[in-house]
Amino acid sequence: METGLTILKVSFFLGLVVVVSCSQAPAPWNPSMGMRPGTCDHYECPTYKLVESGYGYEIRMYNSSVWMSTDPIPAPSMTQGTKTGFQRLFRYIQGDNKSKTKMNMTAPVITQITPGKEVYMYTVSFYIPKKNQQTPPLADDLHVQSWKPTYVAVRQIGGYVTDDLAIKEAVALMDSLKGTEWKFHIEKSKGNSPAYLVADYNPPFQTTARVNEILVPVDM
Ligand SMILES: *[C@@H]1O[C@H](CO)[C@@H](O)[C@H](O)[C@H]1NC(C)=O
Ligand SMILES: *[C@@H]1O[C@H](CO)[C@@H](O)[C@H](O)[C@H]1NC(C)=O
Ligand SMILES: CC(=O)N[C@H]1CO[C@H](CO)[C@@H](O)[C@@H]1O
Repeated sequence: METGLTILKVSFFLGLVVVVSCSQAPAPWNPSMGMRPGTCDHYECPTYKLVESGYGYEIRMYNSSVWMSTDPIPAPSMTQGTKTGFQRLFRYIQGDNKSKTKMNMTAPVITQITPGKEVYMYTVSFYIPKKNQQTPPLADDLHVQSWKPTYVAVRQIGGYVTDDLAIKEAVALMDSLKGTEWKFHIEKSKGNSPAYLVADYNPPFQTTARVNEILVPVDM
């Protein structure tokens, strides 16, 4: 994951939590959510090993994986940025690519947030199915990211993730890691405001039983 994640840095973001409104508190941790999202029964998902399941967090070891990513999309909100990126990636898997290759939908779709001059930028990524990973179909406006095997700290949340909620849940994730070796490793390599990603397991038009995850990579 290292190659991809060096460009995924949104480090200052967690620092912003003190200035955002408190209208949407992080959801209380629901231990029953700490399982492989049901979407992965129907769609191919990247494989991982559950390393540790703690109160409010999971540590996973993801296998190496290949992703197709949009360029950073300027948008007024993460919901909007993710929707725009998802629409492009959906055309991509329907064959809008240089080899006209069709692929099945996979999960999750991952959004990375980076600050821009006026608005935030959202890079949206699609997990390439295993059978296409050797030679992913290319497209002019998309780029391939190859992630090495990596440890990731994870917190699951339901519903739609707003920018505001994502920040709060990322902070809650870091709080839940207090005193663990994982937090030590995250802070050793990334400082107090690590990068994080938002993973959506459901398409934007699915309104119920939604599963999302906040991911913070851990360098071991
Ligand atoms: C990683 O991938 C290999 C090969 O596809 C597979 O055998 C192994 O079970 C995977 N590991 C995990 C943790 O999913
Ligand atoms: C999509 O998945 C189905 C069921 O696993 C498989 O039979 C089919 O070949 C896949 N289609 C593509 C385009 O990969
Ligand atoms: C963006 C991009 O490269 N799109 C291409 C995907 O494949 C179709 C079909 O070959 C091309 O027409 C597009 O230009």
